[in-house]
Amino acid sequence: MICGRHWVALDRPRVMGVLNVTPDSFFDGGRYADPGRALDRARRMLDDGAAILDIGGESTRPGAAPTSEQQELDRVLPLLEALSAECDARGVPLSVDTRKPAVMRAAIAAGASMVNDINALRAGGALDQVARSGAAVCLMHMRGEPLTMQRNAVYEDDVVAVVTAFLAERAQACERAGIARGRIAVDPGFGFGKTLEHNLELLRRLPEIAALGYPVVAGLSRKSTIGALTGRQVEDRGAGSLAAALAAVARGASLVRVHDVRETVDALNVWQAVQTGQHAGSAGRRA
Ligand code: HH2
Repeated sequence: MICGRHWVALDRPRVMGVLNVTPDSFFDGGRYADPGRALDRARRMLDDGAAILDIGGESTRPGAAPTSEQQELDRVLPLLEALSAECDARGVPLSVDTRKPAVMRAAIAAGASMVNDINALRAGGALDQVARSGAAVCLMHMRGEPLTMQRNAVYEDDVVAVVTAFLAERAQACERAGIARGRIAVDPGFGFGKTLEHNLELLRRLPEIAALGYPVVAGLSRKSTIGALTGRQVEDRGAGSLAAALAAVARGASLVRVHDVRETVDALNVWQAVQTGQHAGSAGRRA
């Protein structure tokens, strides 16, 4: 996949490491407010084999209130600037998790080469910001807005058909705006205006979304779906999240967006070796 000046080989499933510099993200909120800690965490994820680092400055968990543009800029830009040269040297693209065009523009200028948008570039000017840069985009499906989305998680039609049609339409809009196909990934948006049943159905039928022909990103890490299936609190959802990541790659996901990079890279290395009969022995860190 083309991410600006970077190329992410998706010949095998890869890990996108999540780093939220927010006070209120559902798992890592408040942990990385200190710039030094955020930087350490990012470096750890690079060492552990993340193929992309996804930096977020706004929590979009169910019930989250929107963050102002300035707040989001103040949170993500210093980290992107601090990491840009290091990530370039390691060949790992930085992604910015935002739905605001002004944040996209500033983040790209600060070194991001991917935009991960839970709103699938629907905000006015967003398509243009990505199109005029060389950045990649992850288009995610969301029903409603984070503040209220779990109140109206109703689909008149088959949820998989609705999500697939939405992602196809948004990918076509990107291509029409001049974003090359090789820069586009799609994501069903687990937990974004969806019940447990919807999330399971989307995961089970992920091959239908993969059939669109764009790399699929799957983000289930530590989400309430894992909590509902295991009865565990967010801190104890690591094992359940690994199972979900494997279930996703087994159904065609090319990238898994996770908080636990090291464990997921290990799981994918084992899975990949079983799938292909090939492995990199003790040197095989990167997934
Ligand atoms: N999930 C979250 C945020 N961004 N982006 C994509 N592409 N896919 C996802 O599933 C996804 C996403 C929510 O998780 P997190 O960032 O950990 O929490 P918060 O929104 O509370 O910061």
